[in-house]
Amino acid sequence: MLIKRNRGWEIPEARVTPEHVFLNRRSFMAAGAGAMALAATRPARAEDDPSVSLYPAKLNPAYADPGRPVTGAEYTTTFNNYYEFGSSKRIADASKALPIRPWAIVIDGEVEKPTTIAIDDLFAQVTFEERIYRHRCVEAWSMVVPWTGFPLKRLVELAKPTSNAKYLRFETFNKPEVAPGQKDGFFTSYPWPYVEGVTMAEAMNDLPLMVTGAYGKPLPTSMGAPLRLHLPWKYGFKSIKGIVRVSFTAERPVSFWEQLGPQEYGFWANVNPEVPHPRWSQASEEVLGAGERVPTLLYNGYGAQVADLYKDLESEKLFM
Ligand SMILES: Nc1nc2c(c(=O)[nH]1)N[C@H]1C(S)=C(S)[C@@H](COP(=O)(O)O)O[C@H]1N2
Ligand SMILES: [Mo]
Repeated sequence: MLIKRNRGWEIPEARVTPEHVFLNRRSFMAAGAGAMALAATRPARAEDDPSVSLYPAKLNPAYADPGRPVTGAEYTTTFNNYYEFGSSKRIADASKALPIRPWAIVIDGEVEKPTTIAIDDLFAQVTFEERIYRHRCVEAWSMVVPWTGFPLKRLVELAKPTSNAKYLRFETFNKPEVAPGQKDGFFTSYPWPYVEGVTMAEAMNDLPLMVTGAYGKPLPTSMGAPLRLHLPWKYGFKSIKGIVRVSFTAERPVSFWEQLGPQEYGFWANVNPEVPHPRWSQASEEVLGAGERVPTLLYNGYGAQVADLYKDLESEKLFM
């Protein structure tokens, strides 16, 4: 998804690193001089997280069967898109520089009372549950992750939006002192912070999950600790990580990738195998860790729950 913003009309470079290439590179490194560097790579210190006692949460039976094997944490926690820490998939180590406490979430815009809430106070007002979701990146790879979190609609309820609220706008931290991708000159004028959005109707659907953990533990920083969104029927870039602000708006927010490349990354970004990305097919996907490609499903297989949201929106570019 790397886009050189200063030359927006040029065809941007695809940053698709198929998982088998990535993993072969890893085992190659482990066999040689890279082994020392790998040995120094500790797993994220989930046990240091003050919310650790909230795990594991009860599995929601409605989301217990994703229809595919769960992807191993050794793949999903080390193969990430997190441009704040660089454009390679191997940002897990760099992401550990992000302090996840203290952490506060600003809730503002079209709400009865704008507020800032410390993350652990927010966690105390919600009930965690586990849901196993499929995730489909726009780059045509996918994974299956047992997330822990709480429904986005619960956050909406706590925020008490006014009748003017039509959209939710999410914003990631902006900390160039710890996130090298956000430093001046790393990416030429990327519009930090990362922003994403959904409609109020989408937010009130049962599927959107505010994610706090994975694999029965607090999230590692590589996956977006301490709070990210997961929207399993949309391309992965909608599932914003490292959230610090949720704003309720009357206007449709312009998201990070949409601002960089509106011809390629739109607001809706619903998964559809029949609508190719301008530079590659979306018909199939490579399953992380499984060494195989499988056909991609409309709405990533979640159509029964979300297709109705779009029935009066046929004039919109729903699938990019
Ligand atoms: N803040 C932020 N959120 C982000 C991204 C990012 O670069 N920055 N990348 C997105 C993309 S393209 C994908 S596929 C998913 C990847 O989530 P994962 O690293 O947990 O697999 O995060 C999304 N959320
Ligand atoms: Mo992605």
